[in-house]
Amino acid sequence: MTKLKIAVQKSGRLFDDSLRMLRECGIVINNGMNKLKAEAHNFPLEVYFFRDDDIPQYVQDGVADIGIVGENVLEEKKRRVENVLPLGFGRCRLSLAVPKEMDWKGIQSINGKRIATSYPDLLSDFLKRKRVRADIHTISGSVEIAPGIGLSDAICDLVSSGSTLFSNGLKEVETVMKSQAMLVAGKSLGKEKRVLLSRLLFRINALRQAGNNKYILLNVPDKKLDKICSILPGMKSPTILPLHRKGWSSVHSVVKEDDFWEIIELLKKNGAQGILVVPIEKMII
Ligand code: PRT
Ligand code: ZN
Repeated sequence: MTKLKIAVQKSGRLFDDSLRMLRECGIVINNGMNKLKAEAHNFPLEVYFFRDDDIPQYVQDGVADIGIVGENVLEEKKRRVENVLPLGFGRCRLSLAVPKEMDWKGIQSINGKRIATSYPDLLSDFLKRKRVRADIHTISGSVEIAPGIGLSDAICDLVSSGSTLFSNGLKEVETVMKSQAMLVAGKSLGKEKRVLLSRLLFRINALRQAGNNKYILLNVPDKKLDKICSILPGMKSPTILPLHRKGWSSVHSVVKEDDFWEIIELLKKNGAQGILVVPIEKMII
């Protein structure tokens, strides 16, 4: 039987979210400690655990069919893989940071300075675009200590909360790129593997839709039903059930997370009561 081979990070910041996403897609994996490979029970999937830096190459070479890796790594490595779907986790940005006492007057302030980074290609492209010249020092880890030990004047590193920069006396001055985890695929997947990938994508999209939407229940006086239904479009249209109390109905619908508070305000203004909001686990449109 054909199996789809997926590469995920062996340990690190993408490991938990990658496995959680597969689990929420109903894919159960027996992951023994320090294993290179695990089988899914109930989906034709083999999971390979690699260092994140190696994943683009392994997907390009067909060692794995698909993989989950940060866009920062993808853009730095520039391997020939297909970006299939941004996954919404592992969010961070690659930024330039300088000692907090440095007088920053814009990107020209970096001219002629030494910058330590693990992302030399992305940084060099960025500096070219900005038409500044600087000395790039490539180091593989603990980039944030480079200015403190006199190795560089600035750094270019990943930032999420900013607390690492802060505790090393640095300030973020420019964003080089924004990043999140990406599902990638090899360019020459066979037909059967493409079918398996689309089954997996169907499940991931159902999860993502669910995350962006909430199920909402509310009680409405019947004379306000038309108005309330015009506020709440739902998937096709809202469901209306009569309450035991005469003249009232219960309305059920789905609302987008982004519009959520605005809609609640409108509903209240138009006489809705007892509003309940419930998370949705999966959503198939
Ligand atoms: O062993 P392996 O090579 O697989 O792991 P790794 O050490 O290279 O990577 P890892 O686990 O640190 O990160 C994997 C991926 O997670 C990255 O390629 C990014 O796509 C994503 N990601 C998201 C981050 C961060 N947020 C992040 N904050 N990767 C690293 N960091 C580091 C950053 O380098 C800095 O040291 O966290 C520190 C800053 O965090 P804050 O919260 O203090 O700003
Ligand atoms: Zn790495």
